[in-house]
Amino acid sequence: MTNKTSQTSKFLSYILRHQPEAIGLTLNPDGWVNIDTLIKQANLHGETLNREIIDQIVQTSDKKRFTISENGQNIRAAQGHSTKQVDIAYSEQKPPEFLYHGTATRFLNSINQQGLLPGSRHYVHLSTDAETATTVGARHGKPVILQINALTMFQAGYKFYLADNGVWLTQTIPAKYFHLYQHRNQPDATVSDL
Ligand code: HQG
Repeated sequence: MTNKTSQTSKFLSYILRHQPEAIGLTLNPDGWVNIDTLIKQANLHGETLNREIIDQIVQTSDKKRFTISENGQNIRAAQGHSTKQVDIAYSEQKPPEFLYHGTATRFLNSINQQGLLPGSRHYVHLSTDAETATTVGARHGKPVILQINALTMFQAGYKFYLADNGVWLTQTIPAKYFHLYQHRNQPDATVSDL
């Protein structure tokens, strides 16, 4: 990704997940917005945007952050929302036995006391592999991985959802359903970090 596409991708994340009103946009409850309207509003607010840039970002996004509707006319962020405009009707799914959450060591005390909470977003974000969780955790500091007993939670009645891009979502995770996971690429993340 060039600097320009990376900067525009961040702009799209900001608008489609957090602050659509910043450029006078309203998203529908499933997060969709008409692409022509998005382009028009972005340009009105000084952000260079066109269909070519959008298609390039959608196609090259490492995490498939954005989804274009089947008719090609609308776009949404696959997950990660904090805006109250959106409440995506994700389909409930049975999760695999384990899912992973990457966080930073500095949050562990609080996480162990309160469980995993969504913070400003709508859901706690989980991945099927520990590598992805490591990258997510490193955004916040020294990464540490929590292994979630997802299937046990599901069997206890907790709901899990799968976003368009393969990210798993759930509302909250009580501390009894996760433990520190020692990943082979994370020799520093030890129980002593607790
Ligand atoms: C932590 C990115 C204290 C939580 C990623 C996390 C993901 C607590 C932070 C997606 C806590 C919230 C989401 C508690 C949770 N006490 N801290 N009780 N419970 N936390 O950014 O999961 O690259 O909102 O562990 O890849 O890091 O933007 O969530 O560290 O998919 O596309 O509070 O965003 O995607 O941070 O990341 P975030 P996240 P993009």
